[in-house]
Amino acid sequence: MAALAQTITPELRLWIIAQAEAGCRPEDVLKAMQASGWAEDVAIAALEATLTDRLAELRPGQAAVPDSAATALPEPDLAGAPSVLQAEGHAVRVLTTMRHPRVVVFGGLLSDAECEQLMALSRPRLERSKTVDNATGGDEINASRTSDGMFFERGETALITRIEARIAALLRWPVNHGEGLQILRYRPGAEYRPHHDYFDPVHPGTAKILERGGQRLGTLVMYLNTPEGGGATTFPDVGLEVAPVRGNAVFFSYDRAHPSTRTLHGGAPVTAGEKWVATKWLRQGVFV
Ligand code: PD2
Ligand code: ZN
Repeated sequence: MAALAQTITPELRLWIIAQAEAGCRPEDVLKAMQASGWAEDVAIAALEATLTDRLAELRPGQAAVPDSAATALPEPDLAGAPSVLQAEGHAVRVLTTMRHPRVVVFGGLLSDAECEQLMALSRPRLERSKTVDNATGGDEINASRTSDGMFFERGETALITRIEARIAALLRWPVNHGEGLQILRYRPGAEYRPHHDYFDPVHPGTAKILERGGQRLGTLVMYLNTPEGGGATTFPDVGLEVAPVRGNAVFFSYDRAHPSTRTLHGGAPVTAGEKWVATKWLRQGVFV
């Protein structure tokens, strides 16, 4: 590949750092590099290498943020294109699969009773949802996320333990690499604007977040009810919309913390009734 002959000159390195420090989004820097003739994969590698080195320079003594593709990812066993998977004795239907982004839609992952119980257990503990504050790695209230939410501890109840074991078997990823289950309730008009679930290495708060189990590699959004209107999970890069249906779930994974994974996704506004979901995020290492 001729493109691989492109190298990161000192001038290019300085230019990339200047763009990042001026607040340019990595995807815009990538676009500019592509416009000047860089092949996408080579430009991504150059960007990642430069920004990771820069972070290491700015934080001497701390490990650099992992920059390359993850060697292993959560992934259901879809060899032979099965229409049903067995997970801890529970039959889960495979409804839709997509390669890039890696998306799998499951049917019947949770029973109606499990959905009801999760809603009832979480309802008294719901608070206005927060998002990660990129500067500090802490939480902040954010207008782009107008839901209410809460987190269960991993293994908090027998119900949660059973669901977590089922997810681990389905996605072939250890229970202790999962964050605690998050419950979200969207009221009419509430939405979750498109975002990525990985932690962007360019943000200063990311190093602190990564101390608790490394990067996120995958997301499983489980629908606890069927809203009367709206509330699809959308993937704007590829024009995919997943309808929220009680008991079903959408899984997607990302092998690097980069928009080229095409995992930009959002929760479309709920137009009637409420929407309830449970989200399980899967980390690279043990989440503590
Ligand atoms: O509720 C959703 O559909 C949704 C959309 C985007 C949930 C999440 N992200 C999430 O929990 O990360
Ligand atoms: Zn998300």
